[in-house]
Amino acid sequence: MSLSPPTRQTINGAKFRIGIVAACFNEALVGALLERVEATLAAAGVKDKNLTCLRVPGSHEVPWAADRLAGSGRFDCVVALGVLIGGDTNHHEMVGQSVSHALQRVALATGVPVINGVLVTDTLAQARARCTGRINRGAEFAHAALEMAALQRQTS
Ligand code: DLZ
Repeated sequence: MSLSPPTRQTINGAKFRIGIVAACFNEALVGALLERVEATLAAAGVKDKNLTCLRVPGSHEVPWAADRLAGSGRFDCVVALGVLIGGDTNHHEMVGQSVSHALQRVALATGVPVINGVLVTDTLAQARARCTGRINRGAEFAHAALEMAALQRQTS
């Protein structure tokens, strides 16, 4: 059984304008995720001048900033990034659910696709594997953004 996501078609991102929101909480992990997203977008031809990144304190603030970017009408797609790690409570699950719902609401209200790149993990090791290790969630989020930006252009 393959654990990899399905192979995707190559998309030329040269004309896309992508907004990114990234939480500062768990900075080393989110920073690595952000680097992987940006590297994959750049490899697909997305120009540096067409990338805008807003940083916010934590994942809870991500939907607000995603709404600002999506509502500006300047972007073909918005990528939302954060890392929520479990502790003594289920705070990470609660925030993860509310962020996920809020990001979907932003996408449907603005008509701009929003990629949910807010990782929710039970342990630091799981988060590391997905941000800096062998599971390249950053590349997956970037590929999803390219696909959705292309769809956005096709359907606008
Ligand atoms: C407070 C908090 C905690 C405990 N854990 C995380 C986390 O694992 N990941 C994350 O992105 N943010 C966390 N935060 C911060 C909240 O998301 C938010 O920034 C604060 O509650 C202020 O609204």
